[in-house]
Amino acid sequence: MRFNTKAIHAGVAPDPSTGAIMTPIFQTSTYVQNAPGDHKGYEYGRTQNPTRDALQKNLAALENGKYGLCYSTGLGAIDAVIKTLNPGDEVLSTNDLYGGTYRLFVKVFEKYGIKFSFINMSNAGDVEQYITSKTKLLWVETPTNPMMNIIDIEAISAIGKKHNLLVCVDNTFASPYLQNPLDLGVDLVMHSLTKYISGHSDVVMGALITSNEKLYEDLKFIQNASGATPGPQDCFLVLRGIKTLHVRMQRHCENGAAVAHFLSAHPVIDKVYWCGLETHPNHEIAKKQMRDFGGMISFTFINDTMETALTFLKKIKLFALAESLGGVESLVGHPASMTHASIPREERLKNGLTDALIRLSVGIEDIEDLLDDLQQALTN
Ligand code: P1T
Repeated sequence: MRFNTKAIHAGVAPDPSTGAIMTPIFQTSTYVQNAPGDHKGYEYGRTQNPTRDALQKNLAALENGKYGLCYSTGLGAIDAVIKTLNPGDEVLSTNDLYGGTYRLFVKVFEKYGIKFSFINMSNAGDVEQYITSKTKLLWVETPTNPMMNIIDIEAISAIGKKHNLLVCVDNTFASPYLQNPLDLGVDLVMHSLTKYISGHSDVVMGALITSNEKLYEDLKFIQNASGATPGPQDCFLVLRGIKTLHVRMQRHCENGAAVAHFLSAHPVIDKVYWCGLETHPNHEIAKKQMRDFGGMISFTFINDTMETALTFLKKIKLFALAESLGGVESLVGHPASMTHASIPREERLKNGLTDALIRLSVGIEDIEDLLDDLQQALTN
């Protein structure tokens, strides 16, 4: 099956008891057994749920993997990955990444003796010098949040293989519609399903996808043992969202391109960070590993002050000021005070995340309305 067909059909089948075409919401915490251990494959709601199973199978298919696992949030999924490590292990991560991931790594896991280094992976060849005998995991976000850096997944996978390291790509910004890291050699793909995959800003959930059976078993063990599992109603909503992932993404990409070009040509705008621009430093890598460039854009003003940013945020109307991204409606964010506030200012500035940087999640509204709104908000 091709991508669009998989989005609609993979992992789901009409309910055998009724013929219901939509996967039922199995709202149950437990399952009746005939005798101890004699059951239909379902024992307890944290451990297994048929609605969750359908979603996990669907996600595995979309990422061309064998196994999918869902967690209550994206951070719950990342938490499970780090729990496969041991005290003393080291992780090399992209230096630009979601602030909550940074916070989980540094504020939660460092105290358990796991060490994290945040490095610039834009030139994959630079990564090897940081690998030590303790390095166990390469954590890659691409495109990165919020600077839209592009990391060469194939090159990083090759380095991971050479040094026997686990490589995980946070594929949230691209979605499986644009990029399939498992096909490029990585061991594990992580998603915040909260974003493009569910697509309607009504669910918080995360997922991991792999083809490595041992890794899957370890992560499944943690899913059940730590218990960060999603509820069946939310799994249903994500499955419903996925049925239109391909059509939504197509429009996000079209609108994203139009907004990025509009901003690039605007006299009050300084830098535009969007990997589809030929001026993006890793545009060629983006072209190689992504099918299109998505709807996430960051930018700065020529007059790069908080006052300029706050005036813009006050004037913009259709783009709602909110955390999160990937929903059908356009959002605008101020990473320094919102999504990335947990990263120390010096660290943020090193990566170009200035106090006045603005991030857009371009939705699927009429592009003329989005551009009109940006134009009025950028005009004095
Ligand atoms: O919010 P949650 O579902 O737990 O996912 C965390 C997460 C992981 N990875 C990336 C790349 C993310 O962007 C996120 C969440 N990001 C936001 C809420 C945001 O506005 O950037």
